[in-house]
Amino acid sequence: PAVEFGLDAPFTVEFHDAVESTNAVARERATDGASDLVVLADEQTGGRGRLDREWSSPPGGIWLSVLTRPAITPARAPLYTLAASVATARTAREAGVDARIKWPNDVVVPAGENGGYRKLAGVLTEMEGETDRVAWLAVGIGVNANIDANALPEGATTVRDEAADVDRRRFVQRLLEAFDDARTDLEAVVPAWRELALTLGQRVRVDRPAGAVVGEAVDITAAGALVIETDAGEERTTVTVSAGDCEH
Ligand code: BTX
Repeated sequence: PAVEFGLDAPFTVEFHDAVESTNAVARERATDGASDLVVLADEQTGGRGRLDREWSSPPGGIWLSVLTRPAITPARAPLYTLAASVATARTAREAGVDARIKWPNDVVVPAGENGGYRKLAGVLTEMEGETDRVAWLAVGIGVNANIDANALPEGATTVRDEAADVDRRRFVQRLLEAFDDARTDLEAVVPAWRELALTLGQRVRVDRPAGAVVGEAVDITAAGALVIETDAGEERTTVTVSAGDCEH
């Protein structure tokens, strides 16, 4: 059922009390030809992270997927993920949370020394298309909003625990408006991401199929890849990683 959201962004919002995964619903809607559609749920019974990991999605959180049909090549799709992270971090900051971004897609709150963090939100982008053109793209955003952190996996935090409960409708409005702004000005996404990054300047380990890269995260490229100065051997070498699991 579509709900009236009073949005200052061109999205239709479809709300569910509970679904398996809003990304799965978005994929179905994409097959039916929909676009600029937001699938929002109070609870997900089978929420997913990257690499088929589970994403805990109890009632009280914000679980949504934004389905769009951007005129971009798949190589530019990571910018949409960064745009979603930037929009989520900005909205959480407005709610009083010290939200930062851990490359590529986690919205985290700094904890302890040495780049430690707790995870507040995550982004999972899925798409279909040809090599030269994206057919559709669904950006899934999960925000631990009005939930007790102890109901979530180790290492998680919530807006409730960091600040106070939020008006979720208002939070979703602000989030979608911020995402719409970011996607319409993709060139501004990387600079905005840099400003919010917790990862830059940290010692990181990125696991990827081709092997692990260890070193200092120094920048991200215009396409959103992480630039790492490795310390293998005597010379410092720069390695650019476009995807992988990052720890710091
Ligand atoms: P990820 O693979 O980076 O993170 C998944 C890992 O995070 C899990 O293995 C677990 O350790 C931890 N985790 C699980 N649930 C939570 C939670 N609620 N808070 C903090 N940490 C958690 C991140 O994947 C991408 C998540 C996207 C979720 C959205 S929600 C709407 C949409 N629908 C859907 O099924 N997924 C997306």
